[in-house]
Amino acid sequence: MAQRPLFRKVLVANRGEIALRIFRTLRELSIGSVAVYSDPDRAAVHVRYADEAFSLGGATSAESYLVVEKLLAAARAGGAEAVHPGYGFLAENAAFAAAVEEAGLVWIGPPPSAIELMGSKTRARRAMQVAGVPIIPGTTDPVRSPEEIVRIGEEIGYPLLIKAAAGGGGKGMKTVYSAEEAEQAFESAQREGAAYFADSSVYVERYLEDPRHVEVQVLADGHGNVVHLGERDCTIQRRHQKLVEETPSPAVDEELRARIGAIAVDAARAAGYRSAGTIEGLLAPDGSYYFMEMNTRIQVEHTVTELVSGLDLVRLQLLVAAGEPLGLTQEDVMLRGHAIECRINAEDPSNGFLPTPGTITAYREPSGPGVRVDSAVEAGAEVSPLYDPMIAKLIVHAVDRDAAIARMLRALGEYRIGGVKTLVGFHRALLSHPCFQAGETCLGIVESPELAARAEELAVDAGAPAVAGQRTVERVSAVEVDGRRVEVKVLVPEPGYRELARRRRERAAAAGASGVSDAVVSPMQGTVLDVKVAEGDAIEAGQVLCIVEAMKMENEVTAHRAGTVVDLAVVPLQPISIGQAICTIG
Ligand code: MV4
Repeated sequence: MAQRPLFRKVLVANRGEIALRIFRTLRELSIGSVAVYSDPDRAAVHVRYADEAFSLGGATSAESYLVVEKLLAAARAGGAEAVHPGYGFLAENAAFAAAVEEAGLVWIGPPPSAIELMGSKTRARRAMQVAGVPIIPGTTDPVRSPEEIVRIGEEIGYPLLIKAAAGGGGKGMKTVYSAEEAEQAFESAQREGAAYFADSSVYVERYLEDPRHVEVQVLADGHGNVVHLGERDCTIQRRHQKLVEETPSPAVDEELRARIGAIAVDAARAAGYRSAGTIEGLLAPDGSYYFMEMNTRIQVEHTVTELVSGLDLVRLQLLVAAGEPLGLTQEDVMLRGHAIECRINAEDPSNGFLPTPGTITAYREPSGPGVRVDSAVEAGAEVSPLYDPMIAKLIVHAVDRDAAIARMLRALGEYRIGGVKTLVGFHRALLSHPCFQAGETCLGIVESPELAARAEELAVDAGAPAVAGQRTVERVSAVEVDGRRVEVKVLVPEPGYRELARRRRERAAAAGASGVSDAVVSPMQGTVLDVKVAEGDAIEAGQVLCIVEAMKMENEVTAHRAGTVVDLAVVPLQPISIGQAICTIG
């Protein structure tokens, strides 16, 4: 009990549910917590939970959590000894990890060299090949011409998949089904690599059909101990965004678990890894397993592993960052029961999974046996268009897969979220679908209009607002401290008259954007990934016009009515701002 804490104080360079998740472990370990926040996050739950909080204001709000100097200044001001990056933002930025260490702080994560190695997909593939870790057949060096791709096609057969060397997570992937397609796919993959990662290098893999995404959680300390905590099945995805994760995988038995666990441990050792990490792999229908990439961070879906292992992964990250041994051998790892996580995103499945920012007017979380909710929202909270639309994770644990599905459906039925559309109805539809219940890959089901329609039916109406929005506004007041006059900025609830004025302004702006014309405008700031129509095309209502990427999410922009595409004003890979014209439907 009275043991000395691992650290006195830790800064979490993140927001939302993961910041809160880390603060909770810090509190259990009697470690002080330091939050940082952007201007729109001033009233956020993570800010109020921490012992102290520092503003990152100043820079564009969307980028506040990426400003290394401000984060280090907050760590200094708060007297933090260590920095936990969470996931996203700077979590896999080797330069940030190195800057933290150079500032004399402890980085709660892997060595910068391991982050860098895994950031280059070709370097990582080479290192894995040398270590005897199975990689997807293909090249371990960038390919420089379409002719090279054709040669590989002749050697290992089609289809092939071109991937960005600096990529990951599916961005910039292009399939090649025959020699004729090589040139166009090569050029387009290069273009996307350059646009997203400022690196046009691409490499080639054999394209595996209908694989499962099966990843293995590993833990490594600085004393040569590496263990795995079993797998997570993340096959249910949409546009490379995971939606449901579970463990154990319905496709992995004891023998396969031992085999892929050993592969993951070998991979972590070869990377010189320390901390919690994930080996992402593909499991082919014939049972072969291949390394795909390594995620050098705590992941969104770490929760399901925590439930079946009984371990606190954030505590173990802190422990090994403090230089302690894991204190855990492979034989000590006991995996019990079945856990499932559903990502509760503020998105509309009937509208191409487009984010639905706005005010959460009513909010009640499920609870009861075997239910865990990791969230950082409450009634009155704003879902900002600036950030990832994931507002919560609902995780359940039960004795087996069927019991876990039943428990998840029960918990989803208890969830009440008012004011914004969410994926609650979608998950109820998916988990009651025979394909999911049979443990299949559900290819094509996730995005089907049938499932979207069923999701709409199953979405729970949370009813009237429970509380008014709790926006805050700044008010400058003068106070005296020890007889000295100082001006302080006080954050007070937005007065009623200001709220009314703001609502009127917002309504007017929305009316102006949709207007009476048939202009289609971008619903968000981002990058045009792909344009699916051409000038003069006859289109149907609901047809996809283009894909706009923002916050690492791909969003479909669809036609609101049937007609003809005129004044098409976008090309692939151009930046686009909110409200900017895409085309007109004539
Ligand atoms: C693949 C693949 C097939 N063959 N690579 C990469 C990023 C990740 N989000 C999915 N990725 C894939 N890489 C080769 N060589 C298929 C996918 C894939 C996928 C894999 C498993 C389960 C669902 C998937 C959905 C889309 C793409």
